[in-house]
Amino acid sequence: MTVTDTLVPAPTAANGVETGHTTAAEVAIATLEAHGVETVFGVPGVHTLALYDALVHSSIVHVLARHEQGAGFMADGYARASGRPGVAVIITGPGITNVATAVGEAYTDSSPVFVLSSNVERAYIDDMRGSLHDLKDQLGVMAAVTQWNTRVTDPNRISATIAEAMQRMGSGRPLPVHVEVPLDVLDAPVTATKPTVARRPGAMRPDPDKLHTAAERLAAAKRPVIYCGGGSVSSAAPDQIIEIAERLGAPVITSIMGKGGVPEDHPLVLGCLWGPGNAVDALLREADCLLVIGSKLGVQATSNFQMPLPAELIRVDVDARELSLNAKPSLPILGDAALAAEGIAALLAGDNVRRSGFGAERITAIRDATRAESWGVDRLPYVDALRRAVPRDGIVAFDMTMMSYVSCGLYPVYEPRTFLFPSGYGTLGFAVPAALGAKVARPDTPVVAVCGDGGFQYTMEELGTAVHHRIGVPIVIFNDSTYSAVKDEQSRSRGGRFIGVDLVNPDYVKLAAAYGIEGVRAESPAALTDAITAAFARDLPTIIDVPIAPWA
Ligand SMILES: Cc1ncc(C[n+]2csc(CCOP(=O)(O)OP(=O)(O)O)c2C)c(N)n1
Ligand SMILES: [Mg+2]
Repeated sequence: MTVTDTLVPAPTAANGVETGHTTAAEVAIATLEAHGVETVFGVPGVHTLALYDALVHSSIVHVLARHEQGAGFMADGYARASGRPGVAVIITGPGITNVATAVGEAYTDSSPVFVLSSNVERAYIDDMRGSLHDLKDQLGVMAAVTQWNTRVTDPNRISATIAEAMQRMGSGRPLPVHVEVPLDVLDAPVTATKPTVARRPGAMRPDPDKLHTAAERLAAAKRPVIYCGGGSVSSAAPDQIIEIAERLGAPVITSIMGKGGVPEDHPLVLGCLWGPGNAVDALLREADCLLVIGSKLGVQATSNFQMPLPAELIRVDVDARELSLNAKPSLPILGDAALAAEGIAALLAGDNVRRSGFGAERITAIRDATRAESWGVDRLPYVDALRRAVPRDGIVAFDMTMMSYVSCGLYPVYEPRTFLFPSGYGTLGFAVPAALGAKVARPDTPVVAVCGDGGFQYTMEELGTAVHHRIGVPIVIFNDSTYSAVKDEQSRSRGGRFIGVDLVNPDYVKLAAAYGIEGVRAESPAALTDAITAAFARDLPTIIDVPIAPWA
């Protein structure tokens, strides 16, 4: 670990008046400030009062969530939309178990969420002696959903520990961290009042020899294909990837997490349309070289490893484990996706490149045919209506709803960090708070939340946060009074024996009225486009209820 002291001013004595000393909590908040943290999401409790007291005089804005899961998703949305750490300040016990679900999502989807929490006093931790908010093994809970998870027991180590967490989160694949500070440590005096600041680690440079080999093999291939995963979004180099594709005439496929890694309206981009047996699958079977950028080629993305992979499999990944996970590369390149793409693009700049045998016309034909036959294409008018309303750089946070699954294939994404989806953990209730976090991170960018009626009810309490902080996000609810994703499966594989899938919904337009915000019912795709466009002009959330027929 490289951490350096900088000349960041020590926290003022203002908060130390009552304690008569500078507390560890004050240094903790000053350390977040020194790392450029501008916003934290959370819900206070007596176990985080010291941290909140320190926030009073801090430059950091506190966004008051209505539930810790909401705070976690907001931090995640903030991180996904901006690439900067999303920070949640959380109380011990129930706060931690509430936030753990959201952090689980950040973990599976490689999002840099930082949880700063408390715990009971050092003397009582894990012993269940009857303290308020006792949790038997808080670090154990968070170990399951973080890359690094630690307790501060020495008040003078608080700043160095936060700095280390920041640095770990900024190195390699972005993954969540958790720093827990016991109650008595938070209020303890510190002598080390100057915040420690982690040196920003540079992006991991790929081995230049390997980039040469990659460029040679790609140039020599008859039918090279490029596959973009989440790494091509978190370390984005859309122009360079497109340059590689254009030099080679190679089609580009993405995973769900890779949406935004390349603009989906480029003629060579097939997008996220691969499926077993479809035309993109047939194309991939013909490939003699596949360049995979930042994907673990996971179970979901490959439909249980049915995706055809050529023997010449060049993989670029910043995570040494994921580099060879699931499929052994013929050429592994450990390093940053953007640097690798830049390097390979530059090496292909000469004219010794053989053009791909696929041809641009065939690629276009494959894309059009696959879209036309795509699952859920009958919902395309709504997906198109959404795309029409959202500008090129606009962000959509999708929930776990049928319309999102259709959108994975059919909603074209043009820029990195504009498609947010709970892909790995698949948590219902992600969209609304993630959209709020994204809008806080990028206030000048239009942001929309898209959910089903079921998913909306998981985190609808965060409407309170949106109204309170005047976060102008349209919330689209595709309302079929059903858990359609589950009902559809019961229909297909359980003989139509339906159980636990039909919902009773409140009137969402009236719910909007109860919050004093606009609520509209959009009865057609055109009405949806209009409603979203009008909602963008408001600095408060808008509920857009879209009645649709259930799938099954
Ligand atoms: C936390 C959580 N619990 C349960 C599920 C299982 N699940 C996946 S989709 C779904 C139904 C969602 O319903 P809705 O939001 O109305 O969308 P629809 O499927 O109707 O389009 C359920 C219950 C889940 N993904 N996450
Ligand atoms: Mg539904």
